[in-house]
Amino acid sequence: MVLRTTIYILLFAISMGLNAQEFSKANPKDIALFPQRNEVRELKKISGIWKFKKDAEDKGVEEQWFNGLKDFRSIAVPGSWNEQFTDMKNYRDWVWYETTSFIPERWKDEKVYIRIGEASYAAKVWINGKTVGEHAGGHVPFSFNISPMLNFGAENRITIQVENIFEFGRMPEGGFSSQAIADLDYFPYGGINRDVYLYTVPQKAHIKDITVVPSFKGTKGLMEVIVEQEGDVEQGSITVSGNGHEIDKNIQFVDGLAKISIKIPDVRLWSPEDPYLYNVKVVLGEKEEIDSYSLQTGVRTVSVNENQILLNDKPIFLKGFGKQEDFPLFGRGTNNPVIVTDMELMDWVGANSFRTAYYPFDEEYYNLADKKGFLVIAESPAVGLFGLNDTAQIKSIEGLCNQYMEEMILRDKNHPSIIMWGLANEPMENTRRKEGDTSKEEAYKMFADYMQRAKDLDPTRLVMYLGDSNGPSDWYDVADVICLNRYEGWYKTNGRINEGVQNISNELDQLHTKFKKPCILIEFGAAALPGAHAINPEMFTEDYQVELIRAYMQMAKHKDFISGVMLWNFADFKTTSSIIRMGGYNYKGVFTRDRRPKAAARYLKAEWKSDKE
Ligand code: GCB
Repeated sequence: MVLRTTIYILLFAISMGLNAQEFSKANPKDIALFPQRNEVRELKKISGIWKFKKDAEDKGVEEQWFNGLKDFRSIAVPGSWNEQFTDMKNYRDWVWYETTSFIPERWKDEKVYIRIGEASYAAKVWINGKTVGEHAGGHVPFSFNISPMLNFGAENRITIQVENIFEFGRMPEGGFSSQAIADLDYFPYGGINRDVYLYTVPQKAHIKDITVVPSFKGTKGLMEVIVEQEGDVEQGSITVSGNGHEIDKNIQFVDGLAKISIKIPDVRLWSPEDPYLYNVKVVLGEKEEIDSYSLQTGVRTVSVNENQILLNDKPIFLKGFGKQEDFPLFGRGTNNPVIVTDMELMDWVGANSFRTAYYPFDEEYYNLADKKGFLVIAESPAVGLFGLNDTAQIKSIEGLCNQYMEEMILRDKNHPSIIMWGLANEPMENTRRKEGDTSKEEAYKMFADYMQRAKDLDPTRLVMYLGDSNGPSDWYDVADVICLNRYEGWYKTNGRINEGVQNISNELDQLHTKFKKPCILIEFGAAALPGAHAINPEMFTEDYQVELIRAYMQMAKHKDFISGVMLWNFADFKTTSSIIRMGGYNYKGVFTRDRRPKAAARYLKAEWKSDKE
């Protein structure tokens, strides 16, 4: 009897153990290097059409959907579910994705990873029904070692559970309004919006991270390179090639880290006029090549003085746009023709820069910007920090702000096109404080620490946040550049462009006198319904949009401390429904959502191209 009970207890414990859903957290270090294929590494893209199933009642785990989805429909990966399914436009809950992939026998001797380009806004992963790991936060990739769960020389099932719930204390934060489906002015697309890859790295040891910090003096360039490995190989080498030179250096690892300074003769600097890229190849191992990884990067510096932003010690002026990842049919899903077209259109209009509002974009944007010479302000998802008004919330938001900022810097640090990190959009302190409430001071401290942390992680770039007119202006203290979004002539002083522009002009003068930092007009614009015209410009016409942009740009020309004008927005984009968003779109685009030019695009082209000539 005792024996039988013990056996039952044991069997029960084993079955509980088998069903236990334990997920390890994604290690940010695993996303530092984009997977690549070479002599020692394999790479396979597994995006395509996957199985998909909604789980509004959150019963999938209990019913073990990770053992195979039944009654599924098909979905494209990458792509947002909101655009692909008419019955899921506003769906903000759990869903399941599944695909299979053949894993060759020869991968048995390697470490196999899965890299999910992003899943908005949180995900859990199973392989062949076994738990793998989880990640919170959209817009950045996450990666796991899946070797222990794989069947080699066989098909393997990959299951990903994704949810898109916005609430207090999350990032981006939600739950402020019971009316809107999100409290953001962009559509909260859900799904796996970027490519998914399987890749291998050598078992023995592999290159985990490479950081290249460039600088120069006269014609002499310098790259400080830091290589981190997983494993304990002692020797390796680095080869920097470009501009007719090839520099080879041996490296020595201590506790998995190697640091070296590499001098580059006749350095060819990276700039918008000459976006020159060097190749940096790192090899692990002395006689035998255990692992290798190549990346392309440029030599350039970024700094500021009281009035200007300097690239390679020369002033630059940003002419560009705030952009979204948004397009009909696939929502936020990556689509390379859109990336290429957008940069062609930015070239056509004479722009030299863009800002990734309000989250890190797909890596291809930065790869292409590096090659084409665009200057990028890369932004973290810390949009709408409205809830900085109680201690518990500040604490949880601080954790998320730091996590996303660190993941962004880790992934994107070697792109010469990125000159500045955008760390928050419209952060607000508590304006409804009761006596004795210290949340204002706590909010500022959290914010200042967060900005400083980014500077410590990457001292080679500038940091900024986007300051709303209702936000605390003294927080500019902790930014390198004062970045304003202003909608005078639109939300304020509506219809009265000149009066509105005069207000901003006065505000800018005051801010500059106080902070002595360069300023960027980082968001301004007016909605224009494509094809709407009026002889006397009326709001919502293309003519009014042109007049407003003209007035802001003329004002900016007369202030030597303005280092850039970035229009809101490059293209019309989908947002949540509201009485100021006709048909659920923000029409402040200079191009339509399908990339046709409005009158403002031709106005900008005339202005910006003539500047160049
Ligand atoms: C802003 C916000 C942006 C909006 C824009 C607008 O200040 O930063 O999210 O889309 O205004 O068009 O209202």
